[in-house]
Amino acid sequence: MKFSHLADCHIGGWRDARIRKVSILAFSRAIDISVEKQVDFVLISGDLFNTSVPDINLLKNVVSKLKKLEKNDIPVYIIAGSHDFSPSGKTILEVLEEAGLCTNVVRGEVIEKKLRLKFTIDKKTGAKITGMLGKKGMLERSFYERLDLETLEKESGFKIFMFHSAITELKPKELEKMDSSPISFLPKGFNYYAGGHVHIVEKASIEGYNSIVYPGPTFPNNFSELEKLKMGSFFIYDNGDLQFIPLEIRPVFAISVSADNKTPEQVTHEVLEAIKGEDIKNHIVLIRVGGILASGKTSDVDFRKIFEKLYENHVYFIMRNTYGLKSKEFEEIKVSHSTIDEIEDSLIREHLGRYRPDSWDDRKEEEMAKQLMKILNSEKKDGERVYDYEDRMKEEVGKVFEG
Ligand SMILES: [Mn+2]
Repeated sequence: MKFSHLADCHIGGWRDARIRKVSILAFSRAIDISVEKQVDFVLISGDLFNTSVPDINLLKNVVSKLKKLEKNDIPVYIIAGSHDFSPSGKTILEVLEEAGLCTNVVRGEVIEKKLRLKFTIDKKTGAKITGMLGKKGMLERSFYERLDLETLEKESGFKIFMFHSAITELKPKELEKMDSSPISFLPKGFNYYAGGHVHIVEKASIEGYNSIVYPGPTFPNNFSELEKLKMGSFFIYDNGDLQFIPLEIRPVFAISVSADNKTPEQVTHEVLEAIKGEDIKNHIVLIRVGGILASGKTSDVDFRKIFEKLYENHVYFIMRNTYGLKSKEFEEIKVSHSTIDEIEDSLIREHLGRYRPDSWDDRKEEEMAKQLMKILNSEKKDGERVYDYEDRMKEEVGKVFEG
């Protein structure tokens, strides 16, 4: 038994074309390596795409890689993640599945109010695969609460459970605020727990649960992740052995400078010193500047000069992060959350209970708000007519209220 375990590819997740390209190359490499190493099948534990309906060009890239797997007789088993999940049920994953390029293993039925999942059996190896989709803000919790664990645990054979959620027992400190569920939500005794959603590299065992694995994203999805992880990764399971496969497309060079008690000129100088003599050709360069300047404005830090110097050194891409940079001349701005998801979550929570039907509680309102935000965030598609767009929006919003 040999399989690849990928998660959180977030294809289309970067706004800038250059860095977006790196993220696609990383995913492509993961597939190429899987084919070279002749794995029996590939698992993708959610968030293959960054949105439920991705851009055509990105889709084309992914389809061509999935096609390569198909030609090599390597099936792909997938679950929807919090990003490629869509409340209306319309996601591109369904199209890919219809085309025979992947199999969504989240299948089941409700029997006496219990959710009974079915196994998808891999033909070549006999592996039995099932799993649970992920939704935004851990809204999949209600599914887990109704999950019929007993039937899953009784099943014999080599079993894999795919999931896209944070496990409380395994949550790293810096993600403390992230919604999570206890490991006891998952069925015991499976041979492999293929995780996604938490962008960390982790393999752990907790009593009753062996091989709980988070492979990390195939490419980091934001500045902090690039700083921390430096590159994407995945795992290959080979008869009980777990191989970590790094995906380094462009090396990362990270600089972090504290501005505390310094002038903007000193900060500029310190950043320039940090790159002096370094071989940073073709690197992704990250510059983080935080702290409180002794004098001057934050905009006095000469990033133009820094960028010029870096491009002279033929770096591939530069990103700066000055969220933590303050000056004494200005009021401190409250920025306590780093990701868009976290900001959205805290804003929704802050405003809960202001206006809602009597039959809703906080949880229901939160769920509705998130689903509506997700739908209303969708733009008119290429070639879509205005009234078709309006109809689509009305239909999707209507569905949320019906459900
Ligand atoms: Mn993710």
